[in-house]
Amino acid sequence: MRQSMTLIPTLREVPADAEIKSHQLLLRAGFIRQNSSGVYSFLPLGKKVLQKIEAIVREEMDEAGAVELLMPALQQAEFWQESGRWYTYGPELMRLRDRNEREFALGATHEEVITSLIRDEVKSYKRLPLTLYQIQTKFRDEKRPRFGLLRGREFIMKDAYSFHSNQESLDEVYQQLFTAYSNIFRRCGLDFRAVIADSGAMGGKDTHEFMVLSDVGEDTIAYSDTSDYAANIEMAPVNATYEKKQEAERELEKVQTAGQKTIDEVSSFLNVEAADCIKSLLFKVDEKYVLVLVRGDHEVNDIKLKNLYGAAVVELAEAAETKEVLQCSVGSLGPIGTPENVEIVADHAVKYIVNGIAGANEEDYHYVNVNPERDFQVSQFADLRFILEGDASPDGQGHIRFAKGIEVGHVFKLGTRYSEAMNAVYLDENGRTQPMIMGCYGIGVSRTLAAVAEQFNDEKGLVWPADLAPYQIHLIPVNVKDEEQSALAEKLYSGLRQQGYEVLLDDRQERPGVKFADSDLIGIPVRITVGKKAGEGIVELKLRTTGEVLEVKEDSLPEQLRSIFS
Ligand code: 9G3
Repeated sequence: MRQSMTLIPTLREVPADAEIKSHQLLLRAGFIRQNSSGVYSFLPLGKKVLQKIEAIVREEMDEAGAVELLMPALQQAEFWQESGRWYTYGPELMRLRDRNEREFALGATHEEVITSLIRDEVKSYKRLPLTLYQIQTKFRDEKRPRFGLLRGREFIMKDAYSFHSNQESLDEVYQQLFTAYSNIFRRCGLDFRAVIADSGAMGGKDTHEFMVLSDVGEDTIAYSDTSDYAANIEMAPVNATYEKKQEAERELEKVQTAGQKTIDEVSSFLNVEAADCIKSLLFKVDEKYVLVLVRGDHEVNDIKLKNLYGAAVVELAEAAETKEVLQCSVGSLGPIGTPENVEIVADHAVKYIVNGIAGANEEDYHYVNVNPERDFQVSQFADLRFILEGDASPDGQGHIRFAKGIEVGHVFKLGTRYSEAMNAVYLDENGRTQPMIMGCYGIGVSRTLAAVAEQFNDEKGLVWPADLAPYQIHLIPVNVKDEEQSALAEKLYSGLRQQGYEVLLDDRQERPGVKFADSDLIGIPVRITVGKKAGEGIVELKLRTTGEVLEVKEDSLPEQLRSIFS
């Protein structure tokens, strides 16, 4: 490709609203441009990288036995009404009406569409298992799009769906795709971990997320410092063992704690440890009020709370709501004297508190010498807290450390959640009607591109891994007005392409400094500079990764390039 013919609008300045490296560099190097919040154009270089990632995804998905199809982005509301999700998803699901006022969704994902297709086309166990995938644009009206392609409102996803007549078959395909995902992210050069995840609203039990380790990741991974255990912090189970303090239970006493609201304020005011306090938070779990108790130095894990109740919606009650239900403000809540209509649940650690502190459910008062089970009852003790660094690893090996991750893939064992809701059934070998067992598997393709850019860059710009670079060779004649230089550059341009290399020729009439700065920004792995020694058939070869430079005679270029790209 000749640069004078394409569109690579590089920027000198860092765009103001781009906070992270990949977003800044993809804008500055002319790979993407924002259309509206969370909505991007992929310019020619960005599109090239996208195609390379998609090619790797296709190779590995096809190798794993999946078959590609393409489903519509425009999805009739009826399908989402059948699955029930038309009513459970809020503004994030983009909806519109057609000219006849019929309701549609712009596809955020395709469980409903694929299930409606398969229920019409597959009737017998003989046709199972079946794994279909697509690479397609998704729409999710994120509340806060940010970080460029990492969290967009329109993005490219590879989504796959598998259909089975038994659990073993699902387990097998899940494992095959798990391997395919590992191959994909390894071939993209990414430093990733497969972590145990929470299936959330998707139902089903087994699910793993593929996380690229990165400080700009929005997810927190809890991993063991000695074993390969790794889980999304949202669901990492806590298997800590607690000890009761060896002291006699003292008499319950109400004390005034004017203006002391947070655990820190109360514990320092009463001169006790946070671990001796009971933190009480009022949640709405679907339509029910639940007072959740955790030890003062722990945090409530709302995903665990949601899973404990199998709830659709779990929210911390607003301050006003709390006052209305418990007649006091958030800082004075406690499990003693709680109204009957409020259920109380507690994290396991609370059971081991002796002579603790808790809000008195009275403005500016707390109880001291609170002893669980003597002074209050709970409907149950459960694992309700976030795991902490230093906690024992759930697999019993080593201790937990945290890392930030970018979720680039997510695989689920769905079970029959959609096939039952949408009546996708088949006749089994005994002629009985059964709901199909499903799995679903996603990769954020445009998010993967951003994750690669985030991992591969230096102070001069992007540094693409050879397999993903928009071109393999950046061929730069220093002065296109110089006869010898442009003649040799043209000769190499056609010669290298005949040898099968993807070449970007910088044929612009620009100062050398501009050409080299743009070349460093764009991050093509090999640069061939045609300069003063063109007349002697000598060019300069430079590797973008190491900055290594070597002078090469024209006729030894093929050999050099073969060894570089092997
Ligand atoms: C929606 C909206 C946002 C969503 C979903 C639906 C996430 C939704 C989960 C999945 C599950 C899997 C197939 C590929 C792999 C992931 N955000 N999810 O279902 F309507 Cl607005 O997408 N889908």
